[in-house]
Amino acid sequence: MKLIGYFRSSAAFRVRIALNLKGVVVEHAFRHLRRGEHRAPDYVALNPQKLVPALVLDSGEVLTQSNPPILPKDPVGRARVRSLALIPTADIHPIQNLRVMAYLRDKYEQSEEGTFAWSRHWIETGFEAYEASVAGNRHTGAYSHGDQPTMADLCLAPQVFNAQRFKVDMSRFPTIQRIFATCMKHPAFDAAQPAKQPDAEP
Ligand SMILES: N[C@@H](CCC(=O)N[C@@H](CS)C(=O)NCC(=O)O)C(=O)O
Repeated sequence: MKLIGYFRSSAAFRVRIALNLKGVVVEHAFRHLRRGEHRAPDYVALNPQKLVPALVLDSGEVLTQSNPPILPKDPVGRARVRSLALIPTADIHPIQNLRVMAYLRDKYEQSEEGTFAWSRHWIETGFEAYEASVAGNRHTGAYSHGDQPTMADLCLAPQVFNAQRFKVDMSRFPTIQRIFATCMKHPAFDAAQPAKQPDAEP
């Protein structure tokens, strides 16, 4: 299998963690998002959304979308984890994505600081909800749900990297910070982080 991603892509980061957790070794290929390589016709043929990642199977089939279903067994736990995971993946990340920031810059003449402030606002709004959902909840453990990583953590940790890039004051979110620290001690998360990818840039 081949995972086409980009070191800083939080969606690709989720998939890298999932593959590491499952011990699945894949070939890695890259599209440089800032250079627009994900809009090249050969990539659009694989993923018409013009977004990374894409996972190309040995059969040639292409899988897109990056929410790995790593879930607890009980139905209520599964629902809670899906609900937590959707805070970053549905309600934060899509509105602070590169293309949204580029649109704000090009169409609405926002400075880089303006687009950063936009992203910070939506990350903070989502993190306030995530923090309230995990802080003091009896299902929260070392991770967002219990003591094993789930899909919620696979979605949260990459979003924290984005938050740091956009200079969100993470001291407002102590439970998220604690869970994030636990995640990053896990080898599957650590190896998947942007700085450790072959295409990483400073
Ligand atoms: N829902 C998609 C989101 C994918 C996505 O937004 N990828 C970002 C990188 S994290 C991207 O390719 N952005 C390019 C752009 O905004 O032009 C998924 O889960 O795979």
